[in-house]
Amino acid sequence: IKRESKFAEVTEEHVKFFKELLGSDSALVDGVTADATDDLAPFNSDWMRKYGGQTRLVLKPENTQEVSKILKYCNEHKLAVVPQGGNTGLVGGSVPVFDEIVINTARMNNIRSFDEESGVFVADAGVILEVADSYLAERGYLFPLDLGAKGSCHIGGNVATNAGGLRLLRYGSLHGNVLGLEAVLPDGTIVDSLSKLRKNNTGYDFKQLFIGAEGTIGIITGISIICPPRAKAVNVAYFGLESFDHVRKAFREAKGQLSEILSAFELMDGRSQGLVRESTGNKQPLEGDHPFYCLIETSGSNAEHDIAKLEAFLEHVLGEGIVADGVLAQDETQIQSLWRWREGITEALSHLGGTYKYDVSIPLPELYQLVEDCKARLTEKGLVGDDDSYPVRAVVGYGHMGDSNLHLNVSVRQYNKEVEKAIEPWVYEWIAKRNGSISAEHGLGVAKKEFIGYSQNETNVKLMKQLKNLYDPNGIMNPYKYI
Ligand code: FAD
Ligand code: 2HG
Ligand code: ZN
Repeated sequence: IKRESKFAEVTEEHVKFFKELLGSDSALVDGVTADATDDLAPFNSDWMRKYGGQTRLVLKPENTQEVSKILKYCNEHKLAVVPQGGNTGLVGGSVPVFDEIVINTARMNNIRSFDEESGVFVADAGVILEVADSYLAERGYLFPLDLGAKGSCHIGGNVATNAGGLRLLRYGSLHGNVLGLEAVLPDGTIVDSLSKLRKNNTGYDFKQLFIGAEGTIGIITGISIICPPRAKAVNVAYFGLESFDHVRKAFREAKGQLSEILSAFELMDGRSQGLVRESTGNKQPLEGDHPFYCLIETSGSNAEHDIAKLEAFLEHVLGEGIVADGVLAQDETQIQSLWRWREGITEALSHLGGTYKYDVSIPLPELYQLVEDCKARLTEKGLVGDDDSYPVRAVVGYGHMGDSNLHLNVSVRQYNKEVEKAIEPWVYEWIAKRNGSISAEHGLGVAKKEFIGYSQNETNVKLMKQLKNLYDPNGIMNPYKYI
């Protein structure tokens, strides 16, 4: 792709405007003005170091008014922009492709209000997810989203990607939990839709348009979200299983026997756990190797009841040979350390080189077949092997089994066109044949831009373009991405 000539280049005059508006500290410049010293590299490169651009200007507004003034100016001057939160996105959506101005929400980090009766939490988009959750924990509540990047991702970024995470199974998606949004359109209009109401049927629900839009329509500046009470009793069990069919059986049993207290059912294959062991040096929770592992979490209001249910469940799945081995965390520290075997996979893979990531929804019966088929395909093409002469190091599968969401990760020594061509578009065809989705939770960004047609029909893509043109007629919002 080529830089679009309709966009202006950042000049000293533009920089002067932004510095006057935000102050020198909040307008980080590199190479446009003589006083340039700031290192913009972290804003130009994504978490995987796979995607990136060459912005020379990063803006860090502190409030909604400033965002409005920035966007209005950019729109009038045809300056393209990229909204950026914690920059933990995995599809290249949060970084410029060329020289788009980065608008980072790090300084918009105020918690605006919390109602201890309703559980409604209202905060700026740049609040870090873990900060929000700790604030809520002190008040007996829980942020209804949790994911491995919680220490750096922003709640605005979470909403913009419609992140799913580890407990969607229990608490539902952001499309349901977000009650209201405040957002700024490219022309500077502030959309105040920051409702605190659970129910509100008064016409189009504008906030839904921004949830999962990946910064292509406007910038989210505030969110209002309904938070559940923090469970008094949380238990985590970790199992080794002999086959994927056994995992499916365990899932059915967990739903049946743990029903209302089940808060996570996560899948990890043997290879993914081996990689976490190698990267952390920690001893695996169970003796011996199993081809599959799963992590089950329960969250309830009465510890005694939950333990009784869990024990009956454990006895059943062990007795029936559904699971081969298992361990139940005895305290908070053990809960955290079991979770790390699941949450730490992405990080463990990141130490190996590059990773081709496929975040897909597939009907459960065939969920893991994709990993097997992908491995077979890469083996047949002579691309996988243990020594350095093979480009592919590992093909692993893990994910949110409870939501039919698989993460297929192909770990390579270096990003490699031959490997990419062997996987794409084959993988998308495989998914489309099963009426799955090519992105369950990470979004499309630049990584999946060309492939939207595998999950959305022509009419839907056309409607998306119409909406995009209506709200962003100059196309300045996150260009070169999926739309
Ligand atoms: P960024 O990466 O900064 O941005 C993501 C996208 O949203 C970009 O397109 C950006 O332009 C846009 N955007 C950001 N802020 C705004 C805003 N205020 N207004 C409008 N647009 C905006 N995702 C899951 O769904 N589930 C997981 O379990 C999960 N686990 C992860 C674990 C790790 C270790 C990592 C690195 C990532 C994981 N992710 C997961 C990916 C991911 O989408 C998130 O980490 C998170 O939702 C991104 O938030 P962020 O603030 O970092 O957004
Ligand atoms: C997870 O569930 C995240 O751990 C990241 O969504 C998945 O790295 C990935 O592919
Ligand atoms: Zn995930």
